[in-house]
Amino acid sequence: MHIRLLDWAPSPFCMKVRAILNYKGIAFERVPVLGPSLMELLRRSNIRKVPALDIDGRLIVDSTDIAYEIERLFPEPAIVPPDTHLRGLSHAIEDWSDEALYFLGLYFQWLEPRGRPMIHKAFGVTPLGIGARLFYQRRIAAQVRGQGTGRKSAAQVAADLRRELIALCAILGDKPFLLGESPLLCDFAINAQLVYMSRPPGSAEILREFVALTAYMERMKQLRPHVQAAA
Ligand SMILES: N[C@@H](CCC(=O)N[C@@H](CS)C(=O)NCC(=O)O)C(=O)O
Repeated sequence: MHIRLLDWAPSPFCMKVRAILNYKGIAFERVPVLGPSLMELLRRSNIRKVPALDIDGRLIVDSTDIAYEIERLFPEPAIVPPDTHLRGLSHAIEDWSDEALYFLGLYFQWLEPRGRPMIHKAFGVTPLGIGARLFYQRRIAAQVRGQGTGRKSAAQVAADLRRELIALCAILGDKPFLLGESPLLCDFAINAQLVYMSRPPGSAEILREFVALTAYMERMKQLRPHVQAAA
């Protein structure tokens, strides 16, 4: 099986998929989307977002769809639990992570002035990089304003982030992972957003107030790849 990930290194959704592939011990090729493969993505997908995973010529776009397909093809170690209650909780936390926490991350990365220098660095100074940066700066600012976070004051957004992280600590409690002894899909989603937020100075300094989350992120970092049985 040949697996290629159309990838943008700083994207939390790409991080989530890379971490799942690594945890399951699945070999894959990383293809940076900012380059010739951008045309491939635009041609092959109407969604036109990364991550996009090509499995033997079949393209799957959206980190959640990708995660379920990976789970189907490589069930060990399981990240979607058989227990329906746990599965429901994991899905709700994953969706909260992808659809709510993400906008706070975007705010601190793209709108808060201290995050912006990192954007310049991530896109680089090639004509394609500069063009893509200007395009996405406008698009993401409009998305974050449209969603509402971008219309709030800096103090309100900081308070929102603290409330989310307090909730996360309450869910985690003293367990190693959000819903128990082993990492589930929700952990890969949440940890990717936390890593994303640990980079821009504004969100990083709030995140550092939550030592339980720092320890949790370290546990996620220490996960070792499963050895897949030979096909
Ligand atoms: N719900 C999607 C979100 C993916 C997403 O928003 N990716 C961003 C990069 S972080 C992207 O490709 N943005 C390009 C665009 O919006 O055109 C997922 O879970 O994969």
